[in-house]
Amino acid sequence: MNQVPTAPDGLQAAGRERAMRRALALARLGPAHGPNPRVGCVLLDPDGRTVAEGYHRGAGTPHAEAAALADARSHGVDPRGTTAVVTLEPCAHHGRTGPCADALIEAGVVAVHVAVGDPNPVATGGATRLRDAGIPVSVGLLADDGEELLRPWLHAVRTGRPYVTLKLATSLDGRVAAVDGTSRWITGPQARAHAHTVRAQVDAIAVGSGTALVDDPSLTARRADGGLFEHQPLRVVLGRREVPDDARLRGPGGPLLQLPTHDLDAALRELGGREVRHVLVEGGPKLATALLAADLVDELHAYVAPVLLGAGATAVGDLGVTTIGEAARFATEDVTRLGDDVLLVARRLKPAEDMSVEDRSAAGRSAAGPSAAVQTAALSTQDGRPGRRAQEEI
Ligand code: AOF
Ligand code: ZN
Repeated sequence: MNQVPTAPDGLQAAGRERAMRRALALARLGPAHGPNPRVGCVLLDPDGRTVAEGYHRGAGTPHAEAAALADARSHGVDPRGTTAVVTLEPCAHHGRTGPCADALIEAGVVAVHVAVGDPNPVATGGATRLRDAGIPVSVGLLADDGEELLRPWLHAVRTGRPYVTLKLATSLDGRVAAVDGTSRWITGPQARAHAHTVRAQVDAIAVGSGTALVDDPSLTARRADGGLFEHQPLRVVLGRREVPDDARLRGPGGPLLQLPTHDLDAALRELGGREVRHVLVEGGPKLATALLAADLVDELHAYVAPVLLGAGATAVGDLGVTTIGEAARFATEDVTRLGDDVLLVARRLKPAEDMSVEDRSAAGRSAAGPSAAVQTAALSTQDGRPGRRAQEEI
């Protein structure tokens, strides 16, 4: 008979994995926006049965582990002897709430399984504290799923800059306006409604000051009936041109922040300092081009309409790319049909993924050794991405 290996905490691998999938699903119930990560936690009894669950509901509310312990007690279950399965390493700090590592130790939990280690310098250290108390901790169970769930938050905490999603709404030939400047509406109502649901999930929306002036956008997150979503992102205008007193940006919606700078890296760090984890950039072409040229875009949302304009402004201008090997490449995450339009969600490739083996050979570089782009990245940026140009004008 085949014996399934048993972990030191008495749980079989399949049971732990199932519990982690549940913890990830719980985490997704929390808000996507806000300064805090989405975290889920499941408590298992020695037979692998779930006895309590919890997830984090937003900054200032109990962390997932505390919520799971409270859930156990509210059902008259003593958490002593249980195993905690949690999507993020338990915190070790007194922040908006108490340290979860201590709460788990005091509760008598016997083992902890974590998907992703906590990169937050003020909160990290929970695994060490638990181990010092004699509680075994494993880190890395379903780590890829955990990383995917927390992608914007992890990026922001690791780099000090928010995760940047660039939205483009274009004709099939990549244009955002006809020759006479008319642009409403290239994409249809379903694409626009989708874009509003994305706005309701981010911390901030940014536009260049030229776009703020010319388009007079409101940058609110609106439901199909025109009503405002409960969460309204911070509205950010990048650049030096004044936002007029009667601009829609000053009307109902999230607070308005103008950053009168052309240094995009500094502007993003300023937002990072304000705990903005995810910013959606909505225009115009100058800002999009500058961000792409500076390699500061992490994700693309390209809403493409089956419309051809043949002439007129394009969504993205000159990126300084002169040969195909220098193209700003993204990896497709998802494709969705929205009425007549298509939404392509694509993610920036990490330097190591940046070039296929064939591309490297074609460019005359060794497929085995690091490419010039990778070497530059290691030297030029803190988070290891190739910097094309250090500063860009908006
Ligand atoms: C959460 N929810 O379930 C867990 C977190 O702002 P504070 O004081 O509540 O602490 C936030 C930090 O705590 C967060 O950055 C992360 O490092 C850690 N764990 N945070 O909001 C949770 N487990
Ligand atoms: Zn905590």
